[in-house]
Amino acid sequence: MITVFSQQHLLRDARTELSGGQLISPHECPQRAQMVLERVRAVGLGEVKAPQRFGLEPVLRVHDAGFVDFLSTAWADWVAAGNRGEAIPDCWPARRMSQHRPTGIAGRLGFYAMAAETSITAGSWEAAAAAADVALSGASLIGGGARAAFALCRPPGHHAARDLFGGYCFLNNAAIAAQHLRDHGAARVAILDVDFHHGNGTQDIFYDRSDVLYVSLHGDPSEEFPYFSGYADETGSGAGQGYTLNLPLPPGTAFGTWRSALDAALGRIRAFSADALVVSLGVDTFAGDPISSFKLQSADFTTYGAMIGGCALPTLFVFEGGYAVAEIGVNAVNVLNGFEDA
Ligand code: OKP
Ligand code: ZN
Repeated sequence: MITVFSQQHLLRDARTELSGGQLISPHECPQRAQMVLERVRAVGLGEVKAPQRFGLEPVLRVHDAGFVDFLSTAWADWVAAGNRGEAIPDCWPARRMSQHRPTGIAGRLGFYAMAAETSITAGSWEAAAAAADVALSGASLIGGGARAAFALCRPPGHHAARDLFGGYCFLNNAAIAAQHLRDHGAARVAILDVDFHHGNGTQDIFYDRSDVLYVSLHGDPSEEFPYFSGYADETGSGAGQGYTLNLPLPPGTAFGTWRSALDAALGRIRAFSADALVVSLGVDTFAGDPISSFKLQSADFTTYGAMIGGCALPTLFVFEGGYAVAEIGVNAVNVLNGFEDA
């Protein structure tokens, strides 16, 4: 399968991540994508192509214009306001507070943030926009008849909602790709999110719609980030009722339990009779992941790739999380190889 990849991801290279009361070196680092690219080449997965440029139009099909404007100017505004470190929100529109959008940069940071670990830096916007182009290029390969494609993008996207960034995410690459498929002939698109974390942003974007199914396996939010989304009783609203399926799993879940949940997820996807499948491919379910608590082994990624291949749908893999950097390439590419051998 073709891999779409842009060197522009290197522009997202923050110095800080707020974690455990300290500013640490971010888990979501440039080396992640480089390791996956290296593995794609080592196993000869297929051609590696640069993305086309799509501009902001397909991004604005999913994201709020004020939010996109904020992301594209936040770093310049933060520096102009005299701040010396990276841009980190520190105040939110919490319960019973006003939902007015402030004018100053510190207020707008809190207004558009869903978490505080995702420092905004010089180049973050440019990298996020390139990641969206990578996902869109992958979507157009699938739309054009390819059986599968791999959008090797970073920063990741599934925590980014219509007007929220955080959880290492700025633009929702998978959602932008799914909407692009909808806009170019696919009547029904299924999204399968196998990242360890719940994709609150993707769920939110399609929550009231029946044309895009969102199915996720993830760490139980009562214990795991993003804490306030991903519960089993979130099933969609209005016309979208029944078109969100959350399968939260306890910390420590190993492959036996995880694959049963994947079977249930794939059953729902088959019943939906989608025209295309977008997989939010996070490999932070790996036993060695430093911020997650599932127990998958590297060989398990091959096994579940084949299970996804059994759906026989045109499939776009969009890269999300995975922070065990030494094993990230093997784990991600095992999924793709398993899929192709199915
Ligand atoms: C992004 B994706 C670690 C807490 C981490 C943010 C996790 C973002 C995960 N001290 N909180 O879903 O892989
Ligand atoms: Zn994750």
